[in-house]
Amino acid sequence: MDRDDALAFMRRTGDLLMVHKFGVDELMTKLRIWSEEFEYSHEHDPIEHITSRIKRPEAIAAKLARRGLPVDPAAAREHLTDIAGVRVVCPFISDVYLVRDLLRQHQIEIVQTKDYIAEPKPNGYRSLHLIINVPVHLSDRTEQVAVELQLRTIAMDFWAAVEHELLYKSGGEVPEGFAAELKAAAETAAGLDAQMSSLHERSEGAPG
Ligand code: 0O2
Repeated sequence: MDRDDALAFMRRTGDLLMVHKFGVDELMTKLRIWSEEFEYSHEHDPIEHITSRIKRPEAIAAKLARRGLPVDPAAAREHLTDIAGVRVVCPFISDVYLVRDLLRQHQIEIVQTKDYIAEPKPNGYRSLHLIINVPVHLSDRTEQVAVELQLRTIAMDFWAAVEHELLYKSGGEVPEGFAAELKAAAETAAGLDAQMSSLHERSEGAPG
């Protein structure tokens, strides 16, 4: 795809991006309400912080082209489930599943689950990935918008952020031994999560 095609695609994606932004807004509002509610009731807040992003039009176009799909908003709508992304970072692993359970209890439709905590990626990446269908109530219709929700602990987030930065900076050319060291670092982060969970459980059980 050349530059002109990319620009033409960007001009035609306005509606697509707007409705996905609304999907993100809806989901973020729910998550923020739960977080504030837990804090207000002095219960442990399972959400440390939340971030979101809408995929850039150039990245949407590139992904469609990579998959051999037509580079147009309709194909993006039909085939891509990561145009809207929300990331929830939790203190403990149990919080990740607690937030997932809250979504289930509220009949939020989870259409796909990839549990990279139960089964980490070969490079050590850990996170729970859900694709959620969020109803967006527009003035004249309701649209179901797919949002990719990534849930992970602070330790997993630290690893993923640094790994992304290192690989990005090295332009995909990873120096010798890098992968093994990164994987070892992921194991260290997992060990830290286990240790923190154990401390948390003991503090919950402690009197006073
Ligand atoms: P961005 O900018 O974060 O969106 P697909 O996205 O469908 O082509 P896949 O592998 O089926 O690919 O999707 P998957 O496994 O659900 O993971 C997609 C997203 O998870 C990535 O998005 C990253 O955000 C994150 N992710 C997955 N694996 C890794 C990893 O090894 N390291 C890090 N740091 N993040 C990872 P994008 O599209 O890469 O980018």
